[in-house]
Amino acid sequence: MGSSRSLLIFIFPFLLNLISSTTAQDDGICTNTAYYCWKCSDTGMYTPGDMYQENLNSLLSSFSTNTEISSGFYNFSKGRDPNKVNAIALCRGDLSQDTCHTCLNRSTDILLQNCSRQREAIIWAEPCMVRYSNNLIFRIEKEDPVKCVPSPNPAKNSQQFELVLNPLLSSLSEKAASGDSIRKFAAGHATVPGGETIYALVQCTPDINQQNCSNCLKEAVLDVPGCCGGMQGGRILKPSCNLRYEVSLFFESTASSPVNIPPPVPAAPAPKEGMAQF
Ligand SMILES: *[C@@H]1O[C@H](CO)[C@@H](O)[C@H](O)[C@H]1NC(C)=O
Ligand SMILES: *[C@@H]1O[C@H](CO)[C@@H](O)[C@H](O)[C@H]1NC(C)=O
Ligand SMILES: *[C@@H]1O[C@H](CO)[C@@H](O)[C@H](O)[C@H]1NC(C)=O
Ligand SMILES: CC(=O)N[C@H]1CO[C@H](CO)[C@@H](O)[C@@H]1O
Repeated sequence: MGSSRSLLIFIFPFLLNLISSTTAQDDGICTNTAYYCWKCSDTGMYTPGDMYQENLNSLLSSFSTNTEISSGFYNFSKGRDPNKVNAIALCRGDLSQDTCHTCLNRSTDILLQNCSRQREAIIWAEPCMVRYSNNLIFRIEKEDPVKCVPSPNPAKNSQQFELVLNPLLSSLSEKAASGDSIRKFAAGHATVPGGETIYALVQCTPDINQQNCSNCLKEAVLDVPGCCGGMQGGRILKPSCNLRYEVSLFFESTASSPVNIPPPVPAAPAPKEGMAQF
């Protein structure tokens, strides 16, 4: 009896977290480890064998075979209305062309199989993203669908963690937004005093402007507490931008630079060791 009550007290914060993360706007299906997540839109269908499918297949396979683009950003159209397909692919800014192509090839195959009739769909893989539509998508900021993927382990001290995470993400967002029209990407790390080092990466599709990128990332950062509050990592995935942070290095170390976090205003004295914190 007593032990089940203390168990409940112990798991209660985690239950709350679970509830808040399921009430946050969140769409899409993921594979087991969320290496791939995707969403098929219901804006219209094509028929197997029709012109739209032909355009779509040839457009998507042109990404992973293109050797002219080295930035990891692809924005192409194929065909004429009403069968015109627009597509965007974006690889993580730290990846080589080979790794990028491998990801685009695999992601595209999964997308074509799992959204086999939809005229519009998106897939986020850990290293890349692919989306297509019969509607205009270039230079337009799009924030939905959104997929949120929390990492499984809780932060050692979630208050301290957030005091570093928030300025880290804001600083990287500003840096990414100020990028040019072929690259809007930033990655870096900062250490929680007496705790974890947080590695973070933020990125926009570079076709959107600075204002739109900054806006998209701001919204993504606002989604973090509902998605992944209290956790050591998470991903917020949108069509126009995405962010990820973890306490281990998950991107090429050469892409990372230390980010200075202004020291927080001194808080109330920390509670004594061993005191309950509920
Ligand atoms: C992916 O690569 C395989 C093997 O090279 C190829 O058969 C397939 O058509 C490619 N898929 C796409 C969508 O490019
Ligand atoms: C693709 O993106 C590049 C760089 O952002 C831009 O110059 C070009 O106009 C875009 N193409 C289309 C079809 O929007
Ligand atoms: C994108 O930025 C332009 C100004 O540069 C603004 O007019 C537009 O509303 C923004 N789009 C979104 C979706 O915020
Ligand atoms: C949910 C679903 O339909 N998943 C399928 C997506 O496509 C892969 C093949 O690439 C299948 O193995 C999955 O079952």
